[in-house]
Amino acid sequence: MDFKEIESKWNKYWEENKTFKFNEKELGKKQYILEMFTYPSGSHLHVGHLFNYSLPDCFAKYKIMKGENVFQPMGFDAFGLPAENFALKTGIHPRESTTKNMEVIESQLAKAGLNYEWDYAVRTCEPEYYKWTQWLFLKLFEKGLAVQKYAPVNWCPSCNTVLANEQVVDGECERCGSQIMHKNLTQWFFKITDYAEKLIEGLDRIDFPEKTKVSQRNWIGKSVGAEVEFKLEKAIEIEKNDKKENVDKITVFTSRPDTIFGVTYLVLAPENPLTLQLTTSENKNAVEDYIAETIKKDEISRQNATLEKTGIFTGSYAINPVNNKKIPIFTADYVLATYATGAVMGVPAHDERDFDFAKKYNLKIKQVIKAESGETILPYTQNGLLVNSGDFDGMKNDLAKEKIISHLASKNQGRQKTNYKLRDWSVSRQRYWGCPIPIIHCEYCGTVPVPEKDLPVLLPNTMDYRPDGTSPLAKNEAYMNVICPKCGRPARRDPDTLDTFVCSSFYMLRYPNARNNESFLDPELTNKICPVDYYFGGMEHANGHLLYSRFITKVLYDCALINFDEPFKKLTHQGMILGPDGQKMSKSKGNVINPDDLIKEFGADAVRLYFIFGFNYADGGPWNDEGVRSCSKFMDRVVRLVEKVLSYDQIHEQNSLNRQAEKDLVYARNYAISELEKNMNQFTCNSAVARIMELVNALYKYDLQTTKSTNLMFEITKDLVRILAPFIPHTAEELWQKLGEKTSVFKSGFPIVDESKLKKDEIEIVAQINSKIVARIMISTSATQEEIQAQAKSAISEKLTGKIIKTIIIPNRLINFIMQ
Ligand code: ANZ
Ligand code: ZN
Repeated sequence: MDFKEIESKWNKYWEENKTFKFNEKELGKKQYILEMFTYPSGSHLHVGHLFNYSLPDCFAKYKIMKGENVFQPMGFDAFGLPAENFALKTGIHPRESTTKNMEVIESQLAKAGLNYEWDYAVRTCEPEYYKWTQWLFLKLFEKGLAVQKYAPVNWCPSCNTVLANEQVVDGECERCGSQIMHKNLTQWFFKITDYAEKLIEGLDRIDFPEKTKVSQRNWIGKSVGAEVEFKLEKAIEIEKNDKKENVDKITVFTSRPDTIFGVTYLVLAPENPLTLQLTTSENKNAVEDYIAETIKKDEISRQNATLEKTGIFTGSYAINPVNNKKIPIFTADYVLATYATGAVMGVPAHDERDFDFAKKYNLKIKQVIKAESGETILPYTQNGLLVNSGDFDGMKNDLAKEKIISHLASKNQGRQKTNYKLRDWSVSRQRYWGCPIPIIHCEYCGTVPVPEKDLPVLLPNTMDYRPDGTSPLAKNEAYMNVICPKCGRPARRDPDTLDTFVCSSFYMLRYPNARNNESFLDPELTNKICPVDYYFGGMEHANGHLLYSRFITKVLYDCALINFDEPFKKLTHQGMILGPDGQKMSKSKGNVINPDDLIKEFGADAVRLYFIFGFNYADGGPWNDEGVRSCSKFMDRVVRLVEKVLSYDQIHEQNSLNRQAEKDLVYARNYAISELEKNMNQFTCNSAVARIMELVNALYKYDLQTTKSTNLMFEITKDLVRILAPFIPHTAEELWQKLGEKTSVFKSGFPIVDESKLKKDEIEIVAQINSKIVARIMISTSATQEEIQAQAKSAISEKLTGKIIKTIIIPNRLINFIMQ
């Protein structure tokens, strides 16, 4: 078959007949199947994209054949650094290059037989879309969830922009690998921390891979403990907002309040403003030097357990509230300003970091947890009040924690406290190619949101977009100068653009309503089509996109705009396709596979079949050209089979010459379909293909055993073509037509399994003597133990010499005679 001709023929047919079209009127049977949308940074799809998309598309086509109303849209995550960097390299404006890339990719996808609902497509760089990105920003602003903060941020010196914590991997920029620096800047943040608890709680209600849930839980990092106040030995006076203020205590956060009797010192983060203020004059120079050195180190290496801890004594002391002991106050690198209160109580006997530190600076180590039982040694009386620091009995940690917290609370020196590692999401970017922030800064009115009727704030088209550390938009006077919507005076626009993860945080909610320019959501449609039933995408998005989308969905739910609070019901990650050498594909290694060449040589269906059959979707693996070739050969075998069936006598008379062959074929058909369905639903589609291959073998075998075509062979070959359709859609359509059908194979329904034919009358079992296999025999599946024994005995009678002392039967598997 000429696959080029077939492919264009059926692509055209599907397009014209809207074969895979989603029906908005039949929402009761909807299945929302979604892959993470494409990033049009390069001019082509690479092999990984096609792999990622092949299985979900195969699954979608399977669901369509099962009669489901499948919604499978696609779009483009079109703003962002890669598109801009590409534009910078080529000198072409990002809008121009991105638009072209999107067109190329769209046609590539269609050619590959990946059919999306392009009528609902979103392109995040189009005003039609980013109007709603801005609308969302304003919604968060209105709710107090978008705030400007002067805060330490990650700065990538080579991309010249701020990055979110989620975009920093091991201290390096996720995109370019440069070492991240820290800067203090005024930035917009989304208060995702307000949703920390809800984000943890929701995980129990969604079907995400366990490793992804663990990753999100760890990223959110819930820690239940206590805040404890340590009085300063001498109160100090500080200046705050031009006023003098008295400070007489340090508040620490601890997850182990039960160890408070083991505290031998306190540590403040070097960045904690109290550190310098507490430092006595004789220690001032040394502490100042120490702080200057330490804040240069990045937080990641400061948390590295294997690195030596450094610190310095401030000269001041505090008082332990439970035993009134005087303890020295240090500042040290291992305490971070950005977590909890930026102050820690040192318990060297029970915290490793504290132990290392105490050893180095010769601080006391006091054990308060019993080594054998792990119980807390606590002084307390019958009525639960702590009286002195003498050691009393052991107590379970949790109970001890409770006792200590209520004791501290009664003196108003402590309280239970839950902390989260999660930080607020920094969303401002000092780059050009992004969604403009819809905020106006007015000297008189402060921060003023752009009124909804003025949305979208358009990204100016022609301008100098090279990044230099300040926002490129800031240099565009025509853009920056605006009239304050509140007071009518001249004002300035916010010059930053939004992190592209804002654009992608809601696209799955926007698809159903993508063509509606009047409202963000259509309450009817959105609530009926969403949430996404099956979501597919990479594990690398676990703590970024997947957390952001969950957060935004929860915000919209709390605004009563939607009636569900999780965007994705089920999530599946795909593995990665590696180069033929087993290494990650990269231009520099010269191991990049270009799908276009392969599609040209073998056709889109063969490549698609290889993606589905050649890999376990969740694992990925190394590429092998041979794989495509053998998939192509398998397809030829199917084509030959269909041609054979068609060449036979067209009078499909029942061939009763070989009842057993018929039975075997019927069994093979039902077995293949029933196993295939199980595999499809677990996304082990590679095994599903293996079952189809077995059915092809069974058909060939049947053909050999019988003399001419029968109705049965014809019908089962038709079933074969139908179950192949989700895997090799173009070829299946063509074969379906050859078999005399007039409508699309995708409208033919999925073959139904006849469960009664799945029970075999006979089954092969192994006969053993003294656990050694001596024969394989066919046994009726309804045979009793006695019958099996009798049949086996007669089958191997000449080998049964001697006395049988025991017979072991494992039903449907084996019979073993133990001989003397
Ligand atoms: C005393 C103690 C004793 C601690 C002990 C631990 C074990 P998680 O569970 O991750 O929340 N800590 C608190 N604030 C810190 C900061 N800003 N920088 C560095 N470390 C900080 O960790 C909470 C524990 O981390 C707290 O409990 C505190 O040490 C430390 F046997 O207090 B702990
Ligand atoms: Zn104003």
